[in-house]
Amino acid sequence: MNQQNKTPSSQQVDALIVGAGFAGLYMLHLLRDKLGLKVATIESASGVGGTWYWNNYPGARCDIASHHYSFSFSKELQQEWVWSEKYAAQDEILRYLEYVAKRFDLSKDIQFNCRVKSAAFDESSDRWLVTTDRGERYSAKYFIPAVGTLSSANIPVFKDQESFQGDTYFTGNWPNEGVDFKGKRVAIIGTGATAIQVIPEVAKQAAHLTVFQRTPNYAAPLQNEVLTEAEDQQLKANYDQLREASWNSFAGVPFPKLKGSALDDTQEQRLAHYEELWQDGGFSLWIGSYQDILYDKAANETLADFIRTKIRQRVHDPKIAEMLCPPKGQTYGTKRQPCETGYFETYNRDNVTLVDIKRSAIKEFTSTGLRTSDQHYEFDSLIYATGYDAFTGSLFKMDITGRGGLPLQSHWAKGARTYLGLSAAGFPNMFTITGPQSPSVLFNMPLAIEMHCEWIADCIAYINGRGLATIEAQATSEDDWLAETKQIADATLLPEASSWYMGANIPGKPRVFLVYLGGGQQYKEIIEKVAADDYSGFRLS
Ligand code: NA7
Repeated sequence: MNQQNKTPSSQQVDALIVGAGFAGLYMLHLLRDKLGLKVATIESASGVGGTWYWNNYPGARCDIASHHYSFSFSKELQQEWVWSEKYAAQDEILRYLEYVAKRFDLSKDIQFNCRVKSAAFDESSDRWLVTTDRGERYSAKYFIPAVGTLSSANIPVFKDQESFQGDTYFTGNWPNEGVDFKGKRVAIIGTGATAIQVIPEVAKQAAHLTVFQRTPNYAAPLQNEVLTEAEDQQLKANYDQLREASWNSFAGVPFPKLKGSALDDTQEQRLAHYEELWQDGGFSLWIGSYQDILYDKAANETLADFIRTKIRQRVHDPKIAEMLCPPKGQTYGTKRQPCETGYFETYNRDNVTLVDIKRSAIKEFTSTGLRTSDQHYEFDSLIYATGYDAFTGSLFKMDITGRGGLPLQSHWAKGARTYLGLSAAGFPNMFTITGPQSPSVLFNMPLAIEMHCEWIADCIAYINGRGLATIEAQATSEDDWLAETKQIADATLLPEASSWYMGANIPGKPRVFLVYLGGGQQYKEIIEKVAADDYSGFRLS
C-alpha cells in the first residue's frame, strides 16, 4: 500500500507546538518535562533552529551579545556552552540550539520536514484539530504556534519577474549548502538589517554587486570581537548578575550609559556621548544613548546627524555618501537600527554599484536583469533581502480557525489584536509565543520567549489542575490591550515610520503597531499579575 492510500493517522496529544526554534524547543521542554504532558511538535525544516536554521546567508549574525542572546532557564546549560564571539554568527547559534535539543532530548518529539495545513478549534470537543501536509491529524487540547515573528518572506512583485533566467535567492531561505558567487554579477534588492549584513560579504566574493536601495538606513557598527575562553569564563562567572540586569531592563539587555534628554547636554557633551556609544557598538546608540531619542524629534535629529556625519567620513565618493545618508525628516531608529561591519566601506570598492530606486524605480524584469526608469542592469544572480510579513504572515499560512469557524485572518482583518500578545478572543487554548502586541522583537528574544513559555506552562498547569476545559481572552480585554499598546506607541516616534513594526512594509496590510513598547520589565509585571489574579481578563470554562 503506498503512502497516499493509507488512512491518515490521528494522534491525541495534550499540546501541539508548531516550530522548533528557541520558542518551540523551550515550550516542548516545559510542557513535556516539567508538566509531564504528551506533546507533539511540528517543524517544516529538517532540523531545529527556526530563524537560525533558515537565515544562513553570508554575514548572518546576531546583534545582541551572545551571553545575553541565549537561554537563561538552565544554569548548567549557561555554564556549559562556550561562545566564541561577542556577537555570535548564525552557525554558532544554530549549533547552540542543536546542542540544547540534544541535551534535553527534544528531537524525538519533533516531527521535521512537516507543515501544518490547518488548525481548527472544534467546539463540540473543545479541542484543536490539526492537519499536516503529510496527511497526519492531531487532536490537541492546546495549540501553540511558536512560528517566529520574522519567518514569512516578503518577496515584492515586479513586472515580468519570472522572466529573469538567473538564480534567485531569498536571505531567509538560503540554500543549506551555501552559494558560490565567485566570478558572478550579483544584484541585491533591499538595504535593511539583513542586506546590511549580506552586502559586505557578497561584495568580497562577487565579480560585481549592484545594490538596489529604496530607503537608506541609519546603521551603526556592531563592533564584534572574538572572545577568548578566559573572557567567556569571566562573563559566565557573573551570570546571575548579568541576567538580573537583563530582566530589569527595558529591552532585555542592560544599557547602563543611558542618559536623560539629549537636549539637556551641550553639543560637545552629546558628541562625546555618541562617540563612546558608537565605539561600544550594537544597539548602544539606539537603546542606550538618551531617553528621548525615540520620543522627541529634535533629540532624534541630533543622533541622526551624528550618524550622517559618520557615513560621510567613511564613504569616499560624496555623491554615494549622500545616497547612503538618510535625509533630514527620516527619523533615526523608528525602523530597527541595523548593525554593520564594514558596510559603508563596501561602497568604496570598485566592484559595487549603488542604485537609488526611489529616484529611478524598478520598471520590469528581463531575462538578464532588470530595468529601472533610467537604465537596464544585467546580473547572473539576484538576492531578495526584502524582509518579512512580520508577526502575522506565518500564522495566516496555517489556516487557523477559532470559534464558529472564524478564520484568524477575519478576526485580524483590521490588524492583529491580542490580549497580552498571548491570546486572541475566539481562539480558546491557543497561545502565541512573542505574538503581536507583546515586547517580542524589542526585547532580547530568548528572554522574551522564556517569559512567554513559562507563563503559558503555568497557565496550562492551572487549567489542567482545576479540571477546566478552556481559557480564552475576553473580547473587551483584547480591546483594552490594543488601546493600551497603541497609546504607549503613540507617545513615541515609531508609528510614524513605514516599518514592519506597523505592518507598513506589506502592501495592503492594516497598520497596527505590533509591539508592546512599555518595556519588558513592565510587561512581565502585568502578565504575572494577570496570572496571580486567576487569569483576569480571560474567560475560563
Ligand atoms: P527589512 O528591515 O524589512 O528590510 C527590507 C528591505 O527591503 C528594505 O530595505 C526595504 O526597503 C526593501 N524592500 C522591501 N520591499 C521592497 C520593494 N518592493 N522594492 C524595493 N525594496 C524593497 O527586512 P530585513 O530582513 O532586512 O530585516 C528584518 C529583521 O530581521 C531585522 O530587523 C532583524 O530583526 C532580523 P524600504 O525600507 O521598505 O524602502
